[in-house]
Amino acid sequence: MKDEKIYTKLTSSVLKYSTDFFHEKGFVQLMPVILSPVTDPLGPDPGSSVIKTGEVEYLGQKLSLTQSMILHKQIAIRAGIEKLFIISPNIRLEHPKRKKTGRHLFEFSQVDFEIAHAKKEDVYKLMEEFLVGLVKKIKKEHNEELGLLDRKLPDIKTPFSKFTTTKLKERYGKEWEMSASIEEKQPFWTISHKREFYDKEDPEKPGEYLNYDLVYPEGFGEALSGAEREHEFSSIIRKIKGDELDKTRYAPYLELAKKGLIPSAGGGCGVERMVRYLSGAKHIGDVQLFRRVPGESVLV
Ligand code: ASN
Repeated sequence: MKDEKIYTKLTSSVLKYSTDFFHEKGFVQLMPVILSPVTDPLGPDPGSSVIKTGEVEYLGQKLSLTQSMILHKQIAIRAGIEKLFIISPNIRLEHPKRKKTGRHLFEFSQVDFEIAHAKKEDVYKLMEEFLVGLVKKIKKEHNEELGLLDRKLPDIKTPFSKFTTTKLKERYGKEWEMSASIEEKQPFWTISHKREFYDKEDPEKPGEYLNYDLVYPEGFGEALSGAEREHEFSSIIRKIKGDELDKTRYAPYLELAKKGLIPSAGGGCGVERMVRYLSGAKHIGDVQLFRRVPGESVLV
């Protein structure tokens, strides 16, 4: 079997597993949004290398290509959809230097979810169960394909370890995420990073954040990022100002936030990154039938 056929079959299984998992837990599946006046700013973040936000001018309106559906997730929670998920395509126009990382794409999809009134511990539990089940299913149903790829996928044990970003920086320096990913034998959580305005700052400990990333072992890097959310208008506006973002770009979201958002927590798990981890692919572009690697020209 050709590798591209194997990766495509694995991707299909990952999509089915993710859809079934969230439906079985009572989540409502939303359709993805592709164009909107508001999207995730993806920063300011020293780790981000998006060179610009994709935009389309349509009938006098400036619409952005979705970088993530985080703001729409908060709006959907506000509309009373208490547990939701989306298989969400994202466009992130990354700097061409990201070609070399092996884990960046400028077009990818994430399994994006959000839960009203949830706390970070609820997300740890849910997504640990998700990943354990996924690895079990792939090993059971794709033993032959994993063999053809020479991939020995380790079993996963929960609960995963948790490390603060500060601790990992002390231990590993600037490249802490990759170094820890290479070092660790099991997936692990990194917690409390200063990130986008919508991730909640700990009200009891300012300067600490109620957010988390899940990181794969064996050097495969980040699997998921998420957080408990800022839902109070005053905190949101203070943080948008602090991040020097143009608040007029968030006007429709801010209008709703002023009327009141509902506390929630959630995250997003990259589909192609799941397939790369499961299959052991060297470069994430290899798992896409239609490659979207920054710095490479697009064939089809
Ligand atoms: N999906 C992520 C979240 O829920 C946001 C992102 O992808 N930037 O926090």
